[in-house]
Order: sequence, then C-alpha cells, then structure tokens
Amino acid sequence: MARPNEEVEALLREYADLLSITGDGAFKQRAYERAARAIGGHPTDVATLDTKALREIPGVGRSIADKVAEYLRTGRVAAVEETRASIPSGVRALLDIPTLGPKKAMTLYRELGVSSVDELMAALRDDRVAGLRGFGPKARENIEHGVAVLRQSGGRIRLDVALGVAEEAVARLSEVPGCERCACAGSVRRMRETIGDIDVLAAADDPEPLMAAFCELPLVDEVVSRGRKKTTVRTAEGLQLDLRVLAADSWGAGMLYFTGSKAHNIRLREIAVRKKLKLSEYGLFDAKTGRKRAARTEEQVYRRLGLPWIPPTLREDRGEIAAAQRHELPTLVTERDLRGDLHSHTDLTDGVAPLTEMVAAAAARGYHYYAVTDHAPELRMQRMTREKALAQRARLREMAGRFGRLKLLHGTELNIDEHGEVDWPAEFLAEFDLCVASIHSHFELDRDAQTRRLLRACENPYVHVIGHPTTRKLGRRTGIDIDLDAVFAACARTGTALEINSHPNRLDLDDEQILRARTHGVRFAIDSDAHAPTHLDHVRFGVAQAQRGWLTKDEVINTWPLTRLRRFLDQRGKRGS
Ligand code: DGT
Ligand code: CA
Ligand code: CA
Ligand code: ZN
Repeated sequence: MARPNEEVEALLREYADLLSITGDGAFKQRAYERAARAIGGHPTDVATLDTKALREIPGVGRSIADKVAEYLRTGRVAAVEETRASIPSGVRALLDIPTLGPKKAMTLYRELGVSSVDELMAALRDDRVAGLRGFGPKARENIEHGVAVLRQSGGRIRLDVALGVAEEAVARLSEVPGCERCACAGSVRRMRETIGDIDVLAAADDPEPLMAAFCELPLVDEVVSRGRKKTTVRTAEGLQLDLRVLAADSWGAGMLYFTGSKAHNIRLREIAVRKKLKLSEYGLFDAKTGRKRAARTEEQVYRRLGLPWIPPTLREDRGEIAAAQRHELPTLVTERDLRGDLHSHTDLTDGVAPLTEMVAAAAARGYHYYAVTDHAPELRMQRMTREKALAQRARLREMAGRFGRLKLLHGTELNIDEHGEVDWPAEFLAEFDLCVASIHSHFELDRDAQTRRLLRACENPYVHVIGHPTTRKLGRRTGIDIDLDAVFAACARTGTALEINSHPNRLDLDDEQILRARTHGVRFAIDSDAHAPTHLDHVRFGVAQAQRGWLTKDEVINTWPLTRLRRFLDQRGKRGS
C-alpha cells in the first residue's frame, strides 16, 4: 500500500492534469502541483494531521487543505470527481502518452474531437493535425514516438531504444577495473526489430565490482535482483537488463549460449550430442570424460561442432546451420558496403533540414551517391509543385562537385494512389534520376485491391523502387493486406527494387518478407528515408534487417558502383518509352 502522503500526492497531481485539460487557470494548476510535491515529500503522515496542521505544509492553502481532509475522511473528493466526469476518459488516456502534454491533449480534443489514442493516431495518419498550431513535423514525430513507447511499455521495445541503453551500459561497465570483456548478447546482438530484455555479458575474475557498478548505472531505476553471477535491473521506462559475469576462459561459450536464439542453441546442442559432446554456457565438453574441448571463443566452439562461425543476425534456426554445414552461408551485406542512400527528404517537404545540410551529412558518411527524394504533389499537405521540384534540381546541379566524390541524384517519392497511379505525367517523371513510389493512404483496402494497386505501381516504367512496401509501423500499424508473393514476382519481372526502409519504427520489409522476396530474385534498396541529417545513420538498422533476411551485397542496389546503378535505373525508364 502506498503511504497516505503518496495517495494524496497522486490525487492532487491528477487534479492538476485535469485542470490543465479543462483550461481552468494555469495558476490553480500550478498551485495543485506544488502542493502535491510538498505533501509527497512531507515527513509526517498526513492522515495524522488536522486541517490546521495541513495548512502549515508549504503550498497548502485552505481550499487544498479542505480537499485533503475530505479525502482522508471519505476516500474521495467531490471537486475532483466532477472534473473527472466532465472530461472523456479517452482524453485523460492521452495524458499517458509520455511526449504529449495536457495543453496539446486539450487542443486535440477541442479542435479535432480526438478523445483516444487510436483517434489520435488516425488524426496523425490522415494529417488532420497538420493545420494545428504547435503540431509541426517535430512535434508529430514526438507524439508518434510517445505512443510507440506507451504501446510497447507493456511488452517489447524498439531496437534503437534498447540498443542505446545497451551500448551505454556496455561502455560504462567496460571501464570498471578488472573487466576483461563486456558485450551485448541476446536479441540485441541478433538485432531483432524489437527487444524483450537486454542481456549483457562481462568477463572478470571477481564479479563483485561489475555487479556493483551495474546497479549504480545512471539509467537504473530499480535493482530487481542481485547475485554473484547474475544481476537484473530495470530502467524508469520499464526496460529490463540482465548482467552475467563469467570467467574469461568460457567467454565464447557464454556469448554463444546467451546470444541465442534459443532455437539456434537447441540445434547446436543436437549436433553436440551426435558428436558425443555436451554443450553448455560454460563450454563444449566431452560427454564421457567431461574434458573441456572448446569455450574461449565462439569460433572455437563452432569449429569443434564442425561449423564455421555463424553471424548473430542469422541465428534464428531458419536453415543457417544446414547452410553452414554445406559451407553455403551467405556473405552478408554490411553497412560499409553501402555506397549511397536512395530515399531522403529535405525541408522542401516534410524533412526538417535544408538541402545543403542533408547533402553535407551524406558526404560525411563517405557516400559515392545520394538521392534527394522529396514528396510529390499528391501528398497534398507537402505542397510540392513542378516549379519547386525543378528549382531543387537546379540547386542540386549547382552543388555538384562541391562534396568530393559524392554524386547527387535528383529523385522524388511518388504517392501510390488507391488505383496504383502516381503523381505527374510520364514526361516529367522521365526527367528524375530516380523515382521511389510509396503508399501513404488507403491502408484499409482489401487484399485484391491492395495487391492490384502495388502491381500497377511495379509495372509503371518510371517507378524504380517501392518505398516501405507494407507500410507497417512497429507498435502502431500493421502492414496492409497484400499478396506479397505476387508483388515480389512482379518486382523481379519488371526490375523494380523493393525498399528495406531503415527507420527503426518501420523496418519495412521485415526479415521474413526479405527472405521470401529473395527467392523471387528481387533486388533491394536499403534506404534511410531520412527526414533529418542524423536519420542517415538509421541504415544501421536496415542493414541488420537485410542481414536477418540473408541478403548479400550484390542483391542490394545501393552497394553497386554508380555506373551499374545508373544502368539499372535507365533500363527501367526505357521499358515504357
Ligand atoms: P528477447 O529478450 O525476448 O528479445 O529475446 P532473447 O533472445 O534475448 O531471449 P532471452 O533474453 O530470454 O534469453 C537470452 C538468450 O539466452 C536466448 O537468446 C538464448 C539463451 N536462453 C535463454 N533461455 C534458454 C533456454 O531455456 N534454453 C536455451 N538453449 N537457451 C536459452
Ligand atoms: Ca533478451
Ligand atoms: Ca534475458
Ligand atoms: Zn519518404
């Protein structure tokens, strides 16, 4: 049970939030917040105080003291209940979104009648918030992020968020004296798109200093359990981290075991048994004598099992062990293989940075080429026009040669309408170096209509890449209903590439879809879809997803030299003319 002081604090805070929604005076609202803080931190149990004593608490005047006394006497406060009843519960639910304050919640309710998280998402999707004050792209992104966090807080968390926490923990633990090794294992190391909990391993003779440092990490909100070999902590956002400390001479076996996946481990153990060996987190042992055969590195353990080292992104028991036995593991595409990015935005449409900043960021990544693909006119709120597109092209041409080896491509992100048609007439499309085409609306069409729509877009000779093909957003929107095999076959036939959108809330296509598309002989583009310079780095996640889909460099068009890429793009344009 919470102390009465805490109950009262929570009640007063709620009242302050409610007042901010009804718009009943910022002054009153702040007064209740201040009183809430004071009572929460008050050393004496408020249940033992009369109204006179209550009024001696800083910030507690007569009106608040009366309400506290009423609560302590009856368990409720009439004024709070009345205010609560005057606001739809959905609007109150909006306040659970960590990045949406009461003021914005109120605006959404007053202006758009939004009174639930789902309605809010619908309003963002249909871009009804675009006209509201204080709801620019940045604010929208924040809200979307908040909803994603809210929806995932009960379950799995996005890879980018988990990776940030995991890397901070590993960096700090690596500094601890006596720490010989420290790294992430588990689904973070396998780069799954969402993460259940974070598994950190360290090697040291004495685990104590590491366990102590782990519990003291600034990100830790609560120590769930602490032991000699394993300690579990939780962050304020509810994310759990495990630290296991092992001996340096069993590091490889530990990493192998705790990286998983569990299904991959089970297969390995079966192989071990057939070889009269026993595999555990401590090493690979002779089943009869118990003698250790391998443990120090993952390579040694795999080798003893007759296998080459298998990259963590493949360890999902999807045939990687059989492929390893046949020496047919794919040489996976890496981030360093990428020579350019083929999908990006500027502040000409919904990006937040000007053209020059985006191009400079692309140059800083060492790219050979970079396509600017702002939205086309059919996405109405972006207010794109031919004139703007041509002016942007002229600026790109002017900038040519100013960024070392970086070649600038002028592209556009077309909008696939409900019938599969795109913006602008053919002659105008032919002038772009590159056209990405994506679905941004009509997510609800049935499977036939959706499939026809995408097939039509694939057959358009000016469309080079299908952007974020299923439109799913993690924790927020499932993908559209489509016959993916039909779309993959059409892409292979027409020479249309499929995007692997790297934004950590999209990662679209997903790993299993990539695996399937690959069997059709499709080409892929790993793109950032950057709306800000820092987003260019998101390709890290797209590459991981591509690896999880077993992709090699050659299957990804933006690893190709520009001459080869241009041939691919040109072929496409000519087919229709
Ligand atoms: P997550 O946390 O749900 O995103 O996924 P993982 O893969 O990180 O799973 P987690 O944290 O439960 O366990 C980490 C690794 O430890 C897992 O990938 C494989 C290994 N592991 C855990 N439990 C078992 C088990 O019962 N058997 C085997 N063979 N391995 C296990
Ligand atoms: Ca885990
Ligand atoms: Ca775990
Ligand atoms: Zn885009």
